[in-house]
Parts: sequence; C-alpha cells; structure tokens
Amino acid sequence: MQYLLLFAAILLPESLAFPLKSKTELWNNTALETIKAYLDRFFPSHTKTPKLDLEERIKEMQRFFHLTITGKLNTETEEILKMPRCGLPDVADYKTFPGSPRWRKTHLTYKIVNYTPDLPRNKVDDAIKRAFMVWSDVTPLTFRRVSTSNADIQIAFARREHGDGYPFDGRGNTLAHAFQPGDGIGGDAHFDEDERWSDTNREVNLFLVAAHEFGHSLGLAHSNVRGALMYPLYSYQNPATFRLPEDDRRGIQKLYGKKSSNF
Ligand code: TQI
Ligand code: CA
Ligand code: ZN
Ligand code: ZN
Repeated sequence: MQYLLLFAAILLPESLAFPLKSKTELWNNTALETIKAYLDRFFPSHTKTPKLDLEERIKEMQRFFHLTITGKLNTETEEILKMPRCGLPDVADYKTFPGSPRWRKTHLTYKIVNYTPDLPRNKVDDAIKRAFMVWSDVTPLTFRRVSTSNADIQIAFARREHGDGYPFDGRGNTLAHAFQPGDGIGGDAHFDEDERWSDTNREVNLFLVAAHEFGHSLGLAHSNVRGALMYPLYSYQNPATFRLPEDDRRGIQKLYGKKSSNF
C-alpha cells in the first residue's frame, strides 16, 4: 500500500514537468474567449434563450459556413475566426431552432385544454383561432380544433410549476412559452395564468402572444428584426389590423413553403 502511494506521488507532478500542457490549456481558453466574442457579434443569441449554449451556437456557425457540424472548436472552425469578414451579423433575420425542427405534416390539430377566467370563452377561442390564421394564411398549414387529448398542439393556462419543468413566475416577466415541433409536449403552448389576458391593448393581449408562441410551436426561434412578430419584445399592435411582418413570413415559408393557390 505504501508503495502504491509513493508511486502516485511520483506520477502526479508529472504534468508540472510538461509546461507545454498548461500552455495548451491557456491557448484553448483564449480561443474560447475569441469564439464567444465572435458568436456574440455575428451570431447574436438573445438572453431569453439560455438553452442555446456555446456548443449549439458553434453548431449554428458551422452550419452557416457549411463546415462539419461538431459543436466543438476545431481547426476548421478556428480558421474562420481568422478570416477577414464583413462586419454585419450573419443571422440578421428570422431564425429556426438548431436542426430546424418542423412538423412533417400540414394538417395540424390543436386543443384548448382549459380557459382563463380573464376573458369569456368565446373570446379565448377566437384569439387562438386568429393566432393560428396568422400562420395558415401564408403557408399550406391548416389548424383544426379538436377536443380529444392527442392534439398536436395543446394549449393551456397554468401558473407557477405546472409539470414541464419550466415554472411560470407570477405576474409579469414570462407571459407564455411554447415547445418546438415534436412528439409529446412538442408544439404545446402554455400561458401564465398570473397575467391579465385581454382582447384589447390593456394588460397582455392574448392574440398577439399566442401568435408569437405558435411561431415557436411551428419551429421559429427569435428574429433579430425589430418589428417582427418573433422579435423578443412585446409591442402592442391592433389585432384587427394585424399583418404578419415580412421577416416572419419568410421564416415560416422557409420551413413550410408558400400557400398553394386554390386551383
Ligand atoms: N416567453 C418567452 C417567449 O416566448 C419564452 C421563451 C424564451 C421561448 N425563449 C424561447 C419560447 C424560445 C420558445 C423558444 O419568447 S415570454 C414575447 C415577446 C414572451 C415574449 O413570455 O417572454 C411574446 C411571450 F416577444 F414579446 F417578447 C410572448 Cl410576444
Ligand atoms: Ca409571468
Ligand atoms: Zn409550460
Ligand atoms: Zn418568443
């Protein structure tokens, strides 16, 4: 046993005998700082998407430059960092989620699981219906309301912890969230019951937030274009005259194509 300990004691300081190793680590740290700064500048991600970690952001960059998608800072990726380039971000418009998840069918179903007491039921139904129309108006997608439990997009009002690991936070801040296309919880949209939902410009307009959330449900992430529906800032627009901004239209049509004409 004593021999073993001694052996270990001799082996451990080995790394100190190779200053090269710590030098490599130092260099790696610098490279990491460099790519972080590069990504912040040219592939900005919003603070509201904490799930987009460094690896995902490197993948996004690799996808853009048609490199092998590893999510790791390899030589190929580092070459890009050294290249002269235009000072504008590469992703200056709509965005999809990493891997561009989307529905593989055009006829989707939705279910309104429960209602907020803030609005009469028919106003909730109407806001949700019109929020889906924002997207079906410009794509081949159709949305049909069902009351069975296996709808593609489940819509619910909930407060605080509600079973998906993303608890709501009381009045204010997060208003709602939605999951990217996929099985199970994929596509589902949840609205914070601690908000005051409205069909006017008072408090939080259900139609506008639902239209934004359904953008996420269909595969759109946040856009960098000010004024886009998927821009991560709530700005009130009159629902009666709402028109889907061009950036969002291009984004959703990239995923699903244009609305096929009627003949
Ligand atoms: N909810 C965030 C949102 O939907 C939650 C979120 C952050 C999110 N990152 C995401 C959801 C990525 C899906 C994918 O953006 S929120 C707005 C807006 C919110 C924010 O309550 O902050 C709207 C909900 F755009 F105004 F900031 C609706 Cl319209
Ligand atoms: Ca909230
Ligand atoms: Zn939820
Ligand atoms: Zn959003």
